[in-house]
Amino acid sequence: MGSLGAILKHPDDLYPLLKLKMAARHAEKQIPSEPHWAFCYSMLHRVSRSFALVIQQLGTELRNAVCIFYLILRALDTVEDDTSIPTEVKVPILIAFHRHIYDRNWHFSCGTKDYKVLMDQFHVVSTAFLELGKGYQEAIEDITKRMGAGMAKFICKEVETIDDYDEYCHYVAGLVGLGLSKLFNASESEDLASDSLSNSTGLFLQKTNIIRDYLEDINEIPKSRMFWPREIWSKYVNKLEDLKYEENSVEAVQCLNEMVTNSLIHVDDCLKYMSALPEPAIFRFCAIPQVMAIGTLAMCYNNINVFRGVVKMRRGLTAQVIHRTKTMADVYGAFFDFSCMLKSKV
Ligand code: D9A
Repeated sequence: MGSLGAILKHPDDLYPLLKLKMAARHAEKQIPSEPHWAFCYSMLHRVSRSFALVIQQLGTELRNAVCIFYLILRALDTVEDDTSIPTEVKVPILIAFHRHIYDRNWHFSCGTKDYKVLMDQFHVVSTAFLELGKGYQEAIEDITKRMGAGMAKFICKEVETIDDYDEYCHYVAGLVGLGLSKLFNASESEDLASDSLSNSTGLFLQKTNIIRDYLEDINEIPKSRMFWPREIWSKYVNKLEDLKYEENSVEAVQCLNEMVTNSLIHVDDCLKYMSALPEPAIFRFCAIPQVMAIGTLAMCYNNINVFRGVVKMRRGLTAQVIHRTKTMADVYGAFFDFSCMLKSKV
C-alpha cells in the first residue's frame, strides 16, 4: 500500500496519519481530572499510544478496568523482564503479585524509564484498582494470580517443546484474552467467550511478538531471553543465538518460516472469537491488534531482517489499520490481503 493506486481506491484515506494524530491529541485532552486516574491514563499513553487510543471508545467503567488491567500486567511484566533481579527475589514477588495490587503500601523498584516510573508509583495504580467494581477486581486478581504463578514456573524452565511454548504463551498472553473476556462480560454488554477461543487470541499476538522480537530478546543484557522452542530451532542450528550469524542465514529464514507457520494455527480461532463480539467498540479494540499481528507475520515471513534489526509495520500502515478496521468484513478483508502476501512468499 501507499502507492498512488491505493490512494485513488481509498480517497477517504488520504491522510490516515493526520487522522491518527488528531485522535491522539483528542485522547490526551480526555485525561480525567482526578489525579490517580490522570496518572494511570497518562502512564498508559506513554507506554502504548495506540492501546490508549483504541480503548477511548469503550464505556467509562470498562475503559477504566482495561486501563488498570493493562498497567498491572505491564508491572508484572517489568518484574519478570528485569534480568538483574535475582531469582530468589523475583519468584516470591511474581507469586504474590495478585495480593500486592490490593496493598497501597506495597512497593518494589525495578525496570527502566517509563516502567521504572510505573513501579515507583504503583500505589497510584492500586488506588485506582480499589475503585473498580468488585466483578472487575476479581477478574483482574484471578488472572494476575495465574499469570504470576506461570511466569514463576518459567523463570527456572526453558521453552523446550512446542507444548511448553503454548503453555508459556498461555500464561503471559492467553490469560490476558481470558481476563478481557471476563471484563467484557462483567460490563454486561457481552456474553462470556469460551476460554479456548480467548486463549487463542492471546497466543496469536504473543507468538507474533516473540518472532518479531528475536534479536532484541537474544541481545538482552545481562542475559538473553529465549522463547523460541528448542523443538523447532534445533532442526536448524545448535544454539538459538546462532540464527543471528550471517553464515546461518539460510537456516535462520527456514526456522523463521516454521515459527510463522506455527502461529498461523491460531488464526481460525481468532476469527471465530472476533465474529462473536456484537459490541462495536469492543470489537474494534480486539480486532485492531489481530490485524496488526497478521500484518507483522506477513512482513516477517522469509525476511532475514528479523535477525538483523526490527521488522515493524510502518506508522502509516498502522494508522490505516486503526482507521479501516470497523467491521468483521474489514477484518476478513485484511486477513485475506495479508494471507495473499504470505502466499506469494511461500
Ligand atoms: C492486550 Cl489488557 C495486551 N497485549 C497486546 C495488546 O493487545 C492485547 C496486553 C494487555 C491487554 C491487552 C489485547 C487487546 C484486545 C483484546 C485482547 C488482547 O484479547 C481478547 O489480548 C489478548 O499486545 C500484550 C499481549 C499480547 C502479551 C497480551 C496490543 C498492544 N500492542 C502494542 C504493539 C506492540 O508492538 O507490542 O499493546 C502496542 O500497542 O504498543
